[in-house]
Amino acid sequence: MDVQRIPAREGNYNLKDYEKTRQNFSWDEVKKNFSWNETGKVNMAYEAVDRHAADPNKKDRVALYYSSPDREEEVTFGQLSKQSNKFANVLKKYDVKKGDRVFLFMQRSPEFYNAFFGILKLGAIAGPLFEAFMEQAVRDRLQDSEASVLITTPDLLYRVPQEDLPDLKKIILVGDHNESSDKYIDYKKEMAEASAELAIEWVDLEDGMLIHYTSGSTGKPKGVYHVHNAMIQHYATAKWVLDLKDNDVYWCTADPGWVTGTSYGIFAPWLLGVSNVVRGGRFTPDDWYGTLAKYKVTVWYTAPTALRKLVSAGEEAVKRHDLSSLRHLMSVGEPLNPEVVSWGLKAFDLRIHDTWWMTETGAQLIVNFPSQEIRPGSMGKPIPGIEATIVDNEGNELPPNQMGNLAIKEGWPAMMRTIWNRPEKFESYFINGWYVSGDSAYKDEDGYFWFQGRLDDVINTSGERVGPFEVESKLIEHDAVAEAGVIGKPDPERGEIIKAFITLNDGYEKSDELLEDIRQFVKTGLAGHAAPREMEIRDSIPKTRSGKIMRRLLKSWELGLPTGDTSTLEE
Ligand code: 6R9
Repeated sequence: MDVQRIPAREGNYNLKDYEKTRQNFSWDEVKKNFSWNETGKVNMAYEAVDRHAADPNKKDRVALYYSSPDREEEVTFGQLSKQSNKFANVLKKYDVKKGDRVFLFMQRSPEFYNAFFGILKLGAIAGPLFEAFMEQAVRDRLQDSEASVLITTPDLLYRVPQEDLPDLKKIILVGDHNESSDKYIDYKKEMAEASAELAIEWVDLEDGMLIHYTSGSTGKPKGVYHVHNAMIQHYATAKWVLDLKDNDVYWCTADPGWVTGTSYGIFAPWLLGVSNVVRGGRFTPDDWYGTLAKYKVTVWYTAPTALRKLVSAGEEAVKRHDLSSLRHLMSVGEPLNPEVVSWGLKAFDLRIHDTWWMTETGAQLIVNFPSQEIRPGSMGKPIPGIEATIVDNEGNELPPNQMGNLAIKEGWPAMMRTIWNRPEKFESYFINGWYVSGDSAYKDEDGYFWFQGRLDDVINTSGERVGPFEVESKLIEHDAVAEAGVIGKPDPERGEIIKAFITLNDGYEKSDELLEDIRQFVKTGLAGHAAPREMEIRDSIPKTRSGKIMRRLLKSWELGLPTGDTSTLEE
């Protein structure tokens, strides 16, 4: 595909004069949108829920449109405020205090959101886990955080190794069960008895709010610690990047076990009092299009892995649904293949806006704004208030077009404040005042950032540095290829050779001719040195629950090495 540029469209917030907006920008201006700026009374749960419940115009607005294959429910801001008050009172009864860690291990459901905000209302720290975690993953996280309370469902209880969790005092069970020990608290019973009145705990902006565990390439998962202050950036990006307006219906497909599912699946829309769609259950294209149509979703935030599946399902699937309400699309989690961007233009007549950020950054940093030109394959530009650059290993800035380590000037509102129990790990992210991301990227002359890969994924073949992403993007442009994962395989002659793992679209059979055709396609379409020397067809490509291709795992398999931490691997 040519490096086409997709012209700016109208956005809610006009950032066409990007440089000027940056120069005039101050986070203090954003703070003026919060009542605490005058009252000094801070709590994320107040700003995201109670404030709207107290507003006669918003109290009865639907906060949550929940649906799963077997349940549908609508919850207003007024109801969410009361239910989370009740839940806070339940926790209080069992002695939960400010700063305590309370973890959630359950599928998305209205109860999840009641519990989540109930935790925040006491100033306790929430730790959401993917419901699909197995015992080891649950053990690592609850042990490290020394969580005292867990909220879960009876069917998941067998994956909670209680004998290894001495700090865990209570388990709140959502759903019918036969447990009788007084360690267990029955959600339904307690909620029925709890008062809906609560004196919310006012906290400091720097007080803890959330811990998200994220896996590194080696070692145990890290507990990334976030504070209430993050709301400043969630609010700002909800306006500029999510482009939310008062009457929008917003859907972020991410699970709250992943940072996208909290920062943008909970906080950002609700800080603006916008109706939020939550869909539980597994992904199918028709189901997802059906959800967009049913709730007349206007703004949609999803991930490349899902978008690639939609591309595979074809344009016919799009046409079966009325998606005319959609006006703004975004993507996060992995590089957004240019192929997918052009498909989006065709299929939806909408631009897909890539956004870049990390669990550690807490909120979006580099993005494509509605009111800016998109260069497909680029993550876009830093939001106002964020300074980004490319540094070498010593933390020196590199000139445009040179590949290096993507770095951010430290000190933005949503930045993690530490790694739980591992302050030295936290310190190791910073050099010369820069937060160093571990992503390799370059910046072009016009200030657009281009992602190349995780630094540990970049391939060096015969002295040429090749980002796995560009090879994967070219591979999936081929009609036969559904998904691709590309790694460097050690080679005595070339240092590394490129090995591609691919899955085929329906209707394609494995053959040597087909593989050679795909190889030639990359060779002529990208570069000779970027064409995979080895290719393997698989039934699936290993991915994390947030949809990231686990190149590290492909590599371990290929080389017969230990696979390290795989707790976030999707089944
Ligand atoms: C929000 C989130 C962070 C890593 C990050 C990078 C990759 C995220 C991306 C992207 C290319 C994008 N990543 N967004 N790569 N383009 N738009 O994903 O957090 O799960 O911590 O992952 O994801 O490698 O370093 P997290």
